[in-house]
Amino acid sequence: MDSKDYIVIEDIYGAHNYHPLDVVITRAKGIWMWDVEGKKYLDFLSAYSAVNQGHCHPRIVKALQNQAKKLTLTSRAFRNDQWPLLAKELCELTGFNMVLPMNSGAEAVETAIKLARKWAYQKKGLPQDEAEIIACANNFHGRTVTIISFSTDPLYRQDFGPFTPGFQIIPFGDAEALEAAITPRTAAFLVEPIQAEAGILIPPDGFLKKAKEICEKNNVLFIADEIQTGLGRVGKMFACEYEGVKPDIMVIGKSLGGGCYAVSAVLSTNEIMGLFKPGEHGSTFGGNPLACAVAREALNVIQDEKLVESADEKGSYFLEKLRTIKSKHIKEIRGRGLLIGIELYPEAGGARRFCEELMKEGLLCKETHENVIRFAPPLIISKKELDWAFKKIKKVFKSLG
Ligand code: IF1
Repeated sequence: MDSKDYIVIEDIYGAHNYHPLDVVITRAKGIWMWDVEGKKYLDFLSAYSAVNQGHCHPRIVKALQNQAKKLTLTSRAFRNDQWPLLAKELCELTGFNMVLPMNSGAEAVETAIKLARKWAYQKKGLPQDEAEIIACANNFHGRTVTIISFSTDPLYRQDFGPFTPGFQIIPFGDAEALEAAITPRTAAFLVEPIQAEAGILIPPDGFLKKAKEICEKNNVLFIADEIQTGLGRVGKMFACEYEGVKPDIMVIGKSLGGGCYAVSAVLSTNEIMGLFKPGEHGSTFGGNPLACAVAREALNVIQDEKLVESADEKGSYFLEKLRTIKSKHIKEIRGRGLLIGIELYPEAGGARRFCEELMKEGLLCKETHENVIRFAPPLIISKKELDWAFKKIKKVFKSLG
């Protein structure tokens, strides 16, 4: 079977909730991927930052294989010997002191919302069912009904109502708007420290710090969604570190599973996380020993291979290089670490055609919304490989005028 055959079958039997590039990947190693015809591509997306450590990292695959032979799932009805170690290691790494494991990012965000509401009723003393959570315009936190209830993008919401009440929206990066939106019923402020899906939007300097101060002053929890920005992607272990902000609740996922497994987690303090009592929340697969063994090694690799420092250094290097490209199509190039966006003018004809052209050149990336090309290679990428990618990008900007 060739690529065309796979695409035909997928389009007949698979739901059409995506519009992927027409490349059928069959294997990958490190930063490289191969399609079924054997053509090699540089992965410049990293499964939306879920493969920060690179594809099929030998240490992570080994941890997966070893654990798979031993014990994969007990449910939380029984204990296992991997979850305690992941919990401890995660807390030591992040400076939080309690953690709850889930699987997908959306589940972890849902967990954080439930936790913030519980805190609001039990600690802040709000009347039942009246807690409010403030989120930002153009947020992306996942696809569940509750999460899309506070999405501002019609694409994610259309025909999926009725929605969950209790959410307010402020413009991203606007501390004054946050202050003004807080009411006595506000439980939490939920924010991505950098809005990735919205187009790699970095908030104005000082926003996160100011927002955290406003939250503290008003007895409101600060929840950071670091699912995409965390674990090294933006050149710090967590994006909130850029402003020295320690969230009350932090949500992580994606590369926590080393690109091998869906693992997410919600981190907080004893005082907040301790409010969950047995039976009140859970998941069949959350904290399973296979997930935990993989996540432990995924974290070790980030630290041992100094991927945070690498993202910082390679990111600045690459951003500077990109800025030398002269093209009438480019409106702005922005990024932190190895999370980089090139925003095109609307007249450029959309980011997708650039991604399709880059695919022909052997570089796989993805547009976000209409006009932003998103670059997010695995953090293990070398300068030489970035130079190779740069040449291709430059060439495509030249050929598309
Ligand atoms: C898709 C986007 C990226 C996330 C943040 C929570 C989640 C995500 C900050 C939910 C997930 C993914 C989901 C995936 C594509 C991708 C995405 F374009 F949709 F927005 F990365 F930018 N918080 N982002 O970025 O995590 O439940 O998916 O594990 O939905 O198509 P999840």
